[in-house]
Amino acid sequence: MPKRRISLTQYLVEQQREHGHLTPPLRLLIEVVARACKRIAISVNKGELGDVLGSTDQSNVQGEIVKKLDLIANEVLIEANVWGGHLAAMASEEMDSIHVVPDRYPQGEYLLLFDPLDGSSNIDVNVSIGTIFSVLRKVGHTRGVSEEDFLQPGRQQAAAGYCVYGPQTTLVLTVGNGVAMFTLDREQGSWVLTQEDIRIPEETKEFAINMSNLRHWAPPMRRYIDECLAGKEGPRGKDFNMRWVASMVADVHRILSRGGIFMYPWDQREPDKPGKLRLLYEANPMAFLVEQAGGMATNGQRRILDLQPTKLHERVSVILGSSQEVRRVTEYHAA
Ligand code: AFP
Repeated sequence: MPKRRISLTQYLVEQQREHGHLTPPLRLLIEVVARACKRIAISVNKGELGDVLGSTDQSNVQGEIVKKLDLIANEVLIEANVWGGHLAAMASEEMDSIHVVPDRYPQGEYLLLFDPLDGSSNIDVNVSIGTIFSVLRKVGHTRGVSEEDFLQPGRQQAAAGYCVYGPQTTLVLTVGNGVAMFTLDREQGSWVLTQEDIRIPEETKEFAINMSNLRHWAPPMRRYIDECLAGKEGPRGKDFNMRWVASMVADVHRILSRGGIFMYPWDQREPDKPGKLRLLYEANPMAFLVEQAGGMATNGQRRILDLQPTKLHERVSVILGSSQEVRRVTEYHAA
């Protein structure tokens, strides 16, 4: 059967009709974020011509040097979402604390979290980067909003997605009923449905990890990777391939497209840090998407979506992708 080529709006209206919980404010939120991603894509694609490459003289709450495009993407997302009446507040990798919707605008029931530009180390070398977003409902019915409202387990998410600024500009989205993919039609300037009901194969021969950290990993991680590297002659009885883009959005997109396992585990360089990636606006949205596509996502011990956050910029170890491999790595950590 030929693939449907419908717009993001039509897809969301159909989702709203079939699954009542996609409320009109949530639909507006998603459409506004998607429009903001189009705006970010324009800046990304300009590169040197738009004077958007290189770094600012600032560092963020993560202690990382902020790239010009990090700030541009952050501003675009805030300006696009602040007036609509669908949000109470926003949180971003690039902002120390939450951004509450000012009193001059109506406040809504949703909370938007985002990594405005993931993969910053790839910006200046023209490698795929992306935007990751997560949507929560503000559960407390008290007036006002605080950081505590954001500290919900990932299983509470109302929606999640990412946009990859790569050879194509692709939006991948879940509202809790499977995963759909939209490709930006630059001639029309609109998002067109190009894949729905995405499924991650349970098995894979492809792993994604930063191998330069090998000597710092805990033994279960070393065991899993050593077995993959041993190939056909080793305990796994098959050869593996490796990929590492160093943009989580690009690695996860590949896994949603053809399977694989992505790992950014704890390592002994900073033993007090559970991992490099951020729970609320990187791991949780990606875990929601991966599970909705039939994959698994753990921190090595527990399901990521069940973790109770205690801080806005909390970090976590991430093992996600094809369920058979994620299960194996998690079992090695439990052994
Ligand atoms: P940056 O946004 O600072 O480049 O970090 C990207 C990221 O958070 C994630 O997207 C990558 O998977 C991971 O870090 C890459 O980390 P390494 O540079 O240590 O491989």
